[in-house]
Amino acid sequence: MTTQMDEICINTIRMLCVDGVEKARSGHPGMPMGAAPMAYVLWTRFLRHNPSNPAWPDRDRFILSAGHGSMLLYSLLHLTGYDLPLSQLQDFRQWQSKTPGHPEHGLTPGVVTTTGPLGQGFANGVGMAIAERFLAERFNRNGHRIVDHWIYGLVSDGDLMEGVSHEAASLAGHLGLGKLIYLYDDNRISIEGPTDMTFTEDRKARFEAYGWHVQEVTDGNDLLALEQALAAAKEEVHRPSLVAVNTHIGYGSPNKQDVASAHGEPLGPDEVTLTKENLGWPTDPPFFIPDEVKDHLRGAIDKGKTLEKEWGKRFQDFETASPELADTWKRWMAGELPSAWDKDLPSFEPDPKGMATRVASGEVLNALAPHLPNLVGGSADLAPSNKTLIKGEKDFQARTSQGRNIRFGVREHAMGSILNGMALHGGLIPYGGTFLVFSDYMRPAIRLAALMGLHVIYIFTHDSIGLGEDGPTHQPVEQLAALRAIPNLTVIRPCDANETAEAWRVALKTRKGPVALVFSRQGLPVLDRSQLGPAQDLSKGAYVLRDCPGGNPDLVLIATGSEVHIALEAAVRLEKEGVGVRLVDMPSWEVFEEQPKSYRQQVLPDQVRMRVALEAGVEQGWHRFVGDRGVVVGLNRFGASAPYKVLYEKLGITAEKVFEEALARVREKTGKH
Ligand SMILES: Cc1ncc(C[n+]2csc(CCOP(=O)(O)OP(=O)(O)O)c2C)c(N)n1
Repeated sequence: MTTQMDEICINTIRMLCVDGVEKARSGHPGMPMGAAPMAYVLWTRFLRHNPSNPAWPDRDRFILSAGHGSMLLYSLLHLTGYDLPLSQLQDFRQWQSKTPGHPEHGLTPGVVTTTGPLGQGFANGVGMAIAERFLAERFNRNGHRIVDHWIYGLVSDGDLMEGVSHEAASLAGHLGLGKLIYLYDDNRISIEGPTDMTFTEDRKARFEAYGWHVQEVTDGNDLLALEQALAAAKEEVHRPSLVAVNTHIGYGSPNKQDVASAHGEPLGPDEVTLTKENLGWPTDPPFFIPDEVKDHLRGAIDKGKTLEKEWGKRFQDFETASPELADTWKRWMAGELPSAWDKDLPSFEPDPKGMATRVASGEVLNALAPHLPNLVGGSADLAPSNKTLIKGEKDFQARTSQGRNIRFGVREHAMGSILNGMALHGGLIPYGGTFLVFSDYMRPAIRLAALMGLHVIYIFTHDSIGLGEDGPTHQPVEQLAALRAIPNLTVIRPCDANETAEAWRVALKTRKGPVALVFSRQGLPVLDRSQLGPAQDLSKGAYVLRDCPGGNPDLVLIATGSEVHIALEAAVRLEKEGVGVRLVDMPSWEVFEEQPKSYRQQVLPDQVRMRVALEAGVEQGWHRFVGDRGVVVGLNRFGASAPYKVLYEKLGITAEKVFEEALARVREKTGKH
């Protein structure tokens, strides 16, 4: 049954969205107009949240995966009493407003994730549901329930078309994530027109096949049916739920309902008037909120306070019963590392034969794991290669949700978005592994992790032509440059086992954004540090690994990762030729650039213009460090299939090549031959 109050509230939401888009002359009014009833039912009858504290850890999460309908979320946040004044809704899409074109986590109170790229929010929710279940398993002991919330989302046709949602839905069904409930706004319209041009499979059957609990609401304005469906979805604890709701894009607009132009354009002043008249709404003023609507929806404020207070009491009881566990919970939720978390970080003896940095990473991860029980993750079906498995720990599965090893399956993109959801949920430090070349498959999620500033760790192995026989499809050449192009992503490519340990230390301490750890497949010498710069200096991004006597070089060599030992060999040979060489090991551009200018100049003195960089990847970007007159020994082509030593030789990533290039520069400068 729909009361008059319900109807006025729903129309208020619709018209705020219409007016916001109209004033901005940009945005998407259609989806919110059709989806307002389901959003209203969810937010007033189900969602347990506290507008006065958007960070309450046990709140239900609401994800607007179809982020283009952002005015819907902003209206709900304003109306239910979040710190988002009406002036912000009137400032929709404007410079420095809290109501950007698509919802942005960290900017607007109550926005739990950044959405807009379709499908991402869908997959984020799966990560949040994984985190909820893992934490519930860990902390809800002896009858205490301090972790007990639902993940709701509103998803659209576009979300369900995107591949990432297919991957994530498949995994969510497999894992039986019963706390995940998505409302599907089935309005059969996308930008180019009716979805039957492209999207005709039986969506409900698809989700049933994934193992979801699927329901349909045939009339998106039927509040009772919506309420019953959501109640049934909550009852189903062993399967995620999809409620497909039949709606009309642009509902209420006489000329734009069910028409694609309602999707992404303002209705236009005349149509706004007609729509308001049609829905019995005052045509003036815009952004009109009846007092009774305010009173009714702001009820969420007191309700939210009560809910959090009740939880607070439950938490107190829990804390009294298990003070240590409560302490751990607080620390995890605050994202703090325990004291001495790195005390067992291994160090490795010098060894010319050495070990692959991926192998060292596996050892480091396993040494850290006992001290960091909230370090949770896995690989996209490459755990044996990526060395991501935590030994002696269970898999995270439907029946073993205390397991820390997540099997993501061959689903890199969803893995990236799920890691984001886990980080957004709070409490966990998520990590995920694949081959570096397949970072391309998860790039949209990496970009969003960087945009949101999430503490996510990527383990990218098989980092160059050094992977050998698998050939050019598997050999990354442009991926390092591509990752370095993402703002706020820290990329670290350590050169040996000891730097690998230091790289993990940095990755765990860097909380401002994601960190990509890049490891070799092939063995690399463990450098003898008694004669060289200390591996701990990795924390500065770049450092002098080996200097010329007197520390006043003619030439600087710069290298990263598996090429450092090659550059070292070249440096020794150059020195024999009487060239004063400094070798700079630069595992991370980003970390180096955060150092004070004085340090950076100390490592790369301005006056030394003869510089040669070595990396088994494209040149792009390296001239920033070697300058216009510098040389980059890299790979501006794809690799090839052959044993890796042959490839290094044939493609010219050798000490000989570096030696020759460097010597040529020196001779050019001195005029000596
Ligand atoms: C990954 C991605 N590709 C393309 C877009 C651009 N885009 C925004 S909305 C949209 C159409 C979506 O249609 P639907 O999800 O049905 O939304 P509705 O028409 O119901 O508002 C597209 C293609 C996007 N936001 N994300």
